[in-house]
Amino acid sequence: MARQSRFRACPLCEAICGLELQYEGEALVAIRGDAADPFSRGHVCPKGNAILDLEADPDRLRRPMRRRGSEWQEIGWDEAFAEAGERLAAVQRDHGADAVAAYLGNPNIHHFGHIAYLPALLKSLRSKNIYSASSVDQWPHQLVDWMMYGHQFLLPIPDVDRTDYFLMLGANPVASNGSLMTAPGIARRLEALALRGKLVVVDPRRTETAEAASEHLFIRPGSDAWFLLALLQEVLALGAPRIGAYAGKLSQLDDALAAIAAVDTRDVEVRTGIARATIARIAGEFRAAPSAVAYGRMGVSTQAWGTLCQWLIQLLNLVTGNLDREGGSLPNEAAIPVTGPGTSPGQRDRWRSRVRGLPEFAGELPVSVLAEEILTPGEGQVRALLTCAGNPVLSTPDGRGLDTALASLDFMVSIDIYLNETTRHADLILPPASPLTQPHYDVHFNAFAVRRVAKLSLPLRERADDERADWEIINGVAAAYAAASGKPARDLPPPLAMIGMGLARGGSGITVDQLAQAPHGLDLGPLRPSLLARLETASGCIECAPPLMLQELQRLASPAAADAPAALRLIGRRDVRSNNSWMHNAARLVKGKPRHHLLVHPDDLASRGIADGARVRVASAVGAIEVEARASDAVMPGVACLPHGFGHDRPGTRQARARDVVGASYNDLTDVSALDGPSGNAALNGIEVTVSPA
Ligand SMILES: Nc1nc2c(c(=O)[nH]1)N[C@H]1C(S)=C(S)[C@@H](COP(=O)(O)OP(=O)(O)OC[C@H]3O[C@@H](n4cnc5c(=O)[nH]c(N)nc54)[C@H](O)[C@@H]3O)O[C@H]1N2
Ligand SMILES: Nc1nc2c(c(=O)[nH]1)N[C@H]1C(S)=C(S)[C@@H](COP(=O)(O)OP(=O)(O)OC[C@H]3O[C@@H](n4cnc5c(=O)[nH]c(N)nc54)[C@H](O)[C@@H]3O)O[C@H]1N2
Ligand code: SF4
Ligand SMILES: [Mo]
Repeated sequence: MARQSRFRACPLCEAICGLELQYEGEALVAIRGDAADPFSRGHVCPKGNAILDLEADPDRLRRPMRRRGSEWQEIGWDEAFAEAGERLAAVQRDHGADAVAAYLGNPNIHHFGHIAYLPALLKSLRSKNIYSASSVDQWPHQLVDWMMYGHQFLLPIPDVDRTDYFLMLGANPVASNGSLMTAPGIARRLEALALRGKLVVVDPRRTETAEAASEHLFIRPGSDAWFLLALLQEVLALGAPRIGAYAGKLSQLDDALAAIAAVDTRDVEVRTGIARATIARIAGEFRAAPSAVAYGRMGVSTQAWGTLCQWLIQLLNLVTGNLDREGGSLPNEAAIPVTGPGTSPGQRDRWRSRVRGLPEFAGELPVSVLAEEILTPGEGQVRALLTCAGNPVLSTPDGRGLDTALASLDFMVSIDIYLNETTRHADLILPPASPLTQPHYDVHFNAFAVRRVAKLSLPLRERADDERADWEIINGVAAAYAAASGKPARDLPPPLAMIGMGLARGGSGITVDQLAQAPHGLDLGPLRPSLLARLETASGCIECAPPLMLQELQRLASPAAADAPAALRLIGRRDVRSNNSWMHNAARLVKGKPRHHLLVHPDDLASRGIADGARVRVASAVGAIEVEARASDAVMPGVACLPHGFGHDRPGTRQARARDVVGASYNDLTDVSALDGPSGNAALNGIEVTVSPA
């Protein structure tokens, strides 16, 4: 049978690669990178190919499921919507609005049917208990953007294709494919950069990205703020800040620089492991480069000083004249805007969590408080939960604790395609149809891309009668909840209409029809300076010295507590064949050697009497797991490195292959009280653990 190619954007990660999906009749038979996509130019990673496995996976849920005890039965969609709506409304009737919580996971942001439809449903719940994967990920970025530029998504992006000097902290895009820097085929882009200029990677592990870099610096986990402070001091010692381009647009830069100058960084080498002379050299190179950009991602965001690090990174780009400049860091002007009129700039501390009193950010509470909000009795206790495309039992701090808490809920409904570690606690699972059956526009990742691009993905096949799109499920639950709670119903129009409304709001002139005619996507050119013209702060200026950041500097300056002598600092690791916790049921991704072992420096293994390949017990203040340890001089002495998202051996799940993969969950070790203070983002990296023979 003749093969026919259909095209769409990959829905799996921030790189939004164009895919060419080959069909024989209605059967999907092969997937390749779309060579005609002007942005991804044929790039595809093993996960893109594993869509073949996802589509054919017998464990994937296809119809609504209702649990009675430990038994699951399939039910009809209308019955499922009605039950979800009634039970959520009933819990709120009996216990108040805050008794219903919601948790939204990472894939939400990859599905137009979630991102555009969930806000209305969540708003109608009127609960303070809204949570998402953002608070185990990029909250520090959003908070800094909101404080300095006035909007949580006014996010300067590294101009990777044009910069001459890239200082990268706590990111491994060669494995993760780029993040808050949508750059499909990043390896190729970094290779070109290393030939043209210089790529310096700062990471406690010599990662795949570090291997491709011009220079790699080991840094002690959690100490980046010290490195950045010393670096800024060295940069400023070389001459006045280059701020001519920002004249009249800077508020309180002198205050910020004075506070930074006042920090005593003489012991920076002890704290970071990086020599002062090296920092001075990097400062000179950064300042002298025709263009330069500093960028920090997961490794510097999900640690105790995440927001401080992100602020210092913005200031470094600013004082060297590289902010809002080609070759530096500058925001994208997206065809569907994520900033400006009709978007939510972000707010902080409009309410606090009931038990621990942590401030809200952007309408959400930190997910680190979810378990205690479920378990602590009293008015406002969470008794019901809606999860949508999330697996917080494996992906948020003290997953075991949350696992226990979920078992105590009165009602839980999950919009998800698998019966996994989290959804096994649900009373009802509502599984959406394949993304390949739904239109899609990647609102956020077009907006965080390193070029101005726009792409609409149209359905590649029809939905069967008993399949529902994500947006239909969310609309269905919203309508049933409105009916049961007596609130007004708001049935949102189908995705193409919503995408058209978004494009119209952007005013670029691009239409749905035009995008529909361009299945490989539109390239609208490189990034252009636009930040200064788009500031949304009350002053109309860049707020250089947010009070929260000056307070953090004070807190940082207090003497550091010494590590326990036997402790190692645990950091994460992403592999090109993983996707957080949820693609381990795909044969293509899990075949071959296991990828969930602990990496430890050979000296640290030897001093503990542990052989390479032995099983070890890894213990933190919160819990303990057993894993295989491997010696590796790619990790710094004093550091242990483990991927997250494993630990699929819990009872009651339905993911046969993932169950065989087993591994153990990093987040059985992480601590709900380890947070980045200003944002409440989880500090997942840099936690103290002991490693001993099992
Ligand atoms: N220790 C440690 N923990 C981490 C991290 C780390 O680096 N270290 N990283 C953190 C980060 S950056 C993130 S973003 C979070 C992720 O945290 P989560 O989003 O909670 O976890 P995921 O593993 O992405 O779970 C995705 C869920 O979505 C479901 N799903 C997949 N496709 C679809 C779909 O099309 N529709 C629906 N409805 N459901 C779908 C999957 O079955 C799965 O249940 O984890 C965080 N946790
Ligand atoms: N293959 C694959 N790709 C993914 C994902 C996946 O699970 N698998 N997840 C997706 C998601 S949700 C996200 S958010 C992105 C994340 O994208 P990235 O931020 O690039 O993710 P990581 O690979 O976790 O890189 C974090 C790096 O920080 C380092 N690190 C840890 N602690 C510290 C520290 O204290 N200081 C410094 N300087 N570095 C530190 C780690 O060694 C690691 O190399 O990736 C996305 N892409
Ligand atoms: S890099 Fe990301 S977007 Fe590209 S094919 Fe892989 S998973 Fe899909
Ligand atoms: Mo993430």
